[in-house]
Amino acid sequence: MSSTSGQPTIFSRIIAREIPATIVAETEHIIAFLDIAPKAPVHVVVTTKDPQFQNVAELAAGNPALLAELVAVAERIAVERTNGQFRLVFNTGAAAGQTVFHVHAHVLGSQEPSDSMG
Ligand code: D5M
Repeated sequence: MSSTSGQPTIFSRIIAREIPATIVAETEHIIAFLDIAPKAPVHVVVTTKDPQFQNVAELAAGNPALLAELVAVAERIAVERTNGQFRLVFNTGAAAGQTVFHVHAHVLGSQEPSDSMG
């Protein structure tokens, strides 16, 4: 349960229930929770329970089936929580804005489902 620094990532601590988060989906291999600093009305982080892959490039090379599972969970969350139009973002590398080196996707939507009704 550690990054290459030897310290558990903040996401591993959420997975271990050592720090609180609003968990919105969980499967055997994937967990999703509300981003602590949302950049959009809908902003969910979707990550692997296994911390061994630091970014999406490593995950794609090392376990493409797990990447497919992560994307499927993210898509399900987007269908449930947005008006059907959303961004799926994998920041990859510090220069690209990645701050947590435990592979994760951001589901970002500008509207929740109810916003688009009526
Ligand atoms: O995205 C890392 C994201 O993780 C960033 O949007 C904030 C979020 N984050 C960090 N700590 C927490 C906790 N404790 N709960 C929920 N969300 C959190 P990156 O792509 O690495 O910049």
